[in-house]
Amino acid sequence: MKLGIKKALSRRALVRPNALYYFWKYGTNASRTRAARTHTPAYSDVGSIAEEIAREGIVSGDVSKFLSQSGIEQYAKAKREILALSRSEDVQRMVATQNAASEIKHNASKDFLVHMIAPKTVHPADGPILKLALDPKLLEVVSGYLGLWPRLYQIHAWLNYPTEQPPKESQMWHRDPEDLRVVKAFIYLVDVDEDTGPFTFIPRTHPFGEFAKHVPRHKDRKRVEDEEMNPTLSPDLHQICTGPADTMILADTVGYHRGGKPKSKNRVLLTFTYTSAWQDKSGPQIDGTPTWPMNDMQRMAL
Ligand SMILES: O=C(O)CCC(=O)C(=O)O
Repeated sequence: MKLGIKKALSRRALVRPNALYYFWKYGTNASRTRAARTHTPAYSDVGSIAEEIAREGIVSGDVSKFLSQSGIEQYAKAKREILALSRSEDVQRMVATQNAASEIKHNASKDFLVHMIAPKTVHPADGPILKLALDPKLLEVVSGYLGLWPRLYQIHAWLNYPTEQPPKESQMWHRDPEDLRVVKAFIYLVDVDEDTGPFTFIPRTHPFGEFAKHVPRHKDRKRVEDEEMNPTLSPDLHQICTGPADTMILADTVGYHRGGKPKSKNRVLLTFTYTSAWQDKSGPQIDGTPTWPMNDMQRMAL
């Protein structure tokens, strides 16, 4: 499908299955859909976790709920690596001078965070971060929700720091445009309270969710102000995802959400984005070929 059409369709949540959805599922993603239909999950709670995402658009808990045993081990290594990076002189200097955007050009308008891992980062093929992103249980959960074997589209790690500016970019309400259905996994590597800029989601605004049809009127094409959002989707509905370090949130971020605006503490977060084959931009850059044993779902995710 042409990019222009995809762009026009982005920033909306499907309210019910329609011709576009069936084309997405059985056309673009035929082999992924077939693979999911014949796959029996190896982990007994995958179905109930996926059902919660289907109903609420979001699920959260300790990382151990979503990972295989080996994934938990990879997580410990990945966490150590990223926390060490967050304490490095380079990153601390960017935070102190608040000039992350000028030094890390990935997204210059997001001058409230340091991109410690960005799409241009090259990942070792046998490193813990890639193994974690391709964890077999995590992929089964994502597949169970999407109804197809997913593609790992992006890996990011951010350090969000407090700024004096008003909320901007992803700190404002928005829907993600990467696909008709998307799953983002957010993992907090430090404790996140109201002062640390928690991820906030409006449950049931995701595709096919109960509130998917409620669309606030907004001036900006992408971002929605609180005053525009509140009359349509009341603040009572907000799920403010505070939680201790090692909390993982899985959300279909086509549902309305906004990101961390720390008030007084830095937030360190690792995030993976899973899409279908509809998203055809290149995925994470990998150095070499993985030598660890991968199953078919993991291979298809890369
Ligand atoms: O920073 C966050 O908590 C979420 C960022 C966000 O909005 C996104 O990844 O789409």
